[in-house]
Amino acid sequence: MLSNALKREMYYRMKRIRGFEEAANQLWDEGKVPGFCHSSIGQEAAVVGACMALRDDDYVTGTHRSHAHPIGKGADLNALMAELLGKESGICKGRGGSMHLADSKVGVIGESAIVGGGIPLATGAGLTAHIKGTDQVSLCFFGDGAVNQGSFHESINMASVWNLPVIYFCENNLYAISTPLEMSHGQHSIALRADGYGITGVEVDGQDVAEVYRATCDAVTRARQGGGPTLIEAKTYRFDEHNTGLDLEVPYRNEEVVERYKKTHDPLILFKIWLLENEISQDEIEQIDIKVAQELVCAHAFAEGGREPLIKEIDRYMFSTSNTYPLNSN
Ligand SMILES: Cc1ncc(C[n+]2csc(CCOP(=O)(O)OP(=O)(O)O)c2C)c(N)n1
Ligand SMILES: [Mg+2]
Repeated sequence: MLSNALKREMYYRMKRIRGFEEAANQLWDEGKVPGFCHSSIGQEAAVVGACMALRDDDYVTGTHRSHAHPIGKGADLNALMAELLGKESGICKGRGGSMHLADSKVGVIGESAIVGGGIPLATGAGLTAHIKGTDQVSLCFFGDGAVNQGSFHESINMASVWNLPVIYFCENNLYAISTPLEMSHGQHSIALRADGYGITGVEVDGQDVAEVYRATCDAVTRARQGGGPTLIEAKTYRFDEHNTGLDLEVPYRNEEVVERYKKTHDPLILFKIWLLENEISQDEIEQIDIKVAQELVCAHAFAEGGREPLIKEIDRYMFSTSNTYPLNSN
């Protein structure tokens, strides 16, 4: 049973992601986002269901499709949007950009543009919690394309052997850019791979935020109690192109199918219908919509108002200085 406060918070976070992604797409179209931009529109329930099962001090790592993860964990939108625009006021001082967000305030230790790159980082964070004896857990988001990387195998095997408190969370949106899962995976169930490592594997409907939340809560409880890692496969769907502005000459998804998913599998619409049937009023939903719209106006103004890093300081924060790097200190 979800409390009403939790239901409202879930909707709020999903709406924040949707609004942020729409704004990011717009900013990219206006030529204001240096580099690539990958939208999570359609995947909000998977991200929020997972993040809401975590505590603020639990760790998260993510992917190139990176905006939703810190927002799902409760990040401030101003600094995220400024980061997309490469501004000094950004969450990584404008040095990371869209694909390399990190927000330690909400436990997001890093997003990685290297497919499969966040998986060993999360495993390391889990190892840290294990060695220090805290009850923190770490959760890594990755796509279906990442599970054929060596880092996936090596990390999960290590976490299984050492019983680490890590949740491996696959946002399976059925494609890696234009490659359908059936063309790159000999065996189509990602959750089933857990058997090969002797850990629990679960498949969930990634468009159902409550189902994702429950499955992740189970995994978190298991991890905190010393029960080791879990692999969760959330079946979801990306509504936008792989990256904003991408125009592939050869179509790889049937347009009718994409439109059908948008009509029948939109996680925000599905959740809104469910909320109205489960003690949340239309008025409460509208209040949340207004709050999110206001936050986005502020974030936009904050991001546009910031300055870009000075050229002479462009490598600042990139490397440890002699003052902070122990090997160089006198
Ligand atoms: C190691 C590596 N190989 C290839 C790429 C190029 N690349 C960027 S995104 C992507 C597809 C990723 O698909 P998936 O993991 O399913 O994530 P999705 O984009 O669907 O969220 C690829 C191949 C990369 N960034 N890193
Ligand atoms: Mg994918």
